[in-house]
Amino acid sequence: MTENKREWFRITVTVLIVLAVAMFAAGLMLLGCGEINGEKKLEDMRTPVDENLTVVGVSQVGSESVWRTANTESIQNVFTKENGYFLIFDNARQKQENQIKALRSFISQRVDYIVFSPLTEDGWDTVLQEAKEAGIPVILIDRKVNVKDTSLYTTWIGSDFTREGRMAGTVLAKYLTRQGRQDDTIRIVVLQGTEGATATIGRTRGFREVAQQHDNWIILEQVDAEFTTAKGEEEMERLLDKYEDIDVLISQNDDMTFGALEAIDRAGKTAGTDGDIMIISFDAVKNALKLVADGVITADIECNPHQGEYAETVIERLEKGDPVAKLYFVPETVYTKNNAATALEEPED
Ligand code: GZL
Ligand code: ZN
Repeated sequence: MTENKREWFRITVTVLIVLAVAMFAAGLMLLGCGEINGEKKLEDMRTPVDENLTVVGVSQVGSESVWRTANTESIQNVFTKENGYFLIFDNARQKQENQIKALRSFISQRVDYIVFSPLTEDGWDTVLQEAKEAGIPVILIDRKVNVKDTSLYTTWIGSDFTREGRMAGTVLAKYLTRQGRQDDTIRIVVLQGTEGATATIGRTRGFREVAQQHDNWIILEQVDAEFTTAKGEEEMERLLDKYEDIDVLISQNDDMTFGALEAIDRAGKTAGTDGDIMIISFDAVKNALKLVADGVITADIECNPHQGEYAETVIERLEKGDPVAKLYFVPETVYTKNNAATALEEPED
């Protein structure tokens, strides 16, 4: 090899070595700041002051309804840095596999607590077993899980949905009696929420318990309208086409009621206590309470979305080593024309 070639060879080798070292160092740097495929790892997201924050991973069902938005706000308002928390929030967009992915991510990030509202009751045993083995307490809010081993979750905070369903039946009977229709044949349709969700199961069961006490009540059909306005409108339109005479709509959340009202209007029928179709709804969100005050919705069974503060209280107790109950029901009431207007005047809590 001539002298020139030897010189050229030496320079090339040197450049390659420098490049390799630089690449290696860059790689370390990258790993160092925890950026792996763009996902920041928790340890690196916590600045030093975060070390004493309680890390809470929250998996929310989705954003399918006005109620859900209020529920999410109640969580985000309470798990703040000022209150001593580092919140990791995931919206599952109504898909169970997204919730399972989020829970596994919380486990791998070694959060201190998991808080979640399960879309539907079945399919959680495995991932909750993983959380238990990781020593991470799980607090359920809103909906329940159907697991063999109830030690897989620490506590559940939510509504007594069966009681909500019973209240719908009781208030319907009261209004029919008031109208002298207690012995008339009453043709009922039910817009149900997401199939397999605790709210759907409980409200359906509770209403059916009361309906069975009235053999002049006929439930023509109950159909899954997924707690959304769009599906509520679509399914109500189909029911109005199919059944000539519907006296009562039981709608398992206000979002579906808003959709059903569009369909009722388009069908040239009137909704209301004194209209063609009497409506009993659930959630009692603000825009629905205005319809209750106007007599369009006859009664709205409140479903208290403010569960964030209850979950935070449970975590505070657990942090102190205090005992917590397995189940907490949030307070709820029934709104009718008599008390809806007053409720609307109350400041947003
Ligand atoms: C009830 C909750 C239900 C609401 C709906 O606690 O699970 O889910 O009634 C929401 O609005 O979609
Ligand atoms: Zn409720």
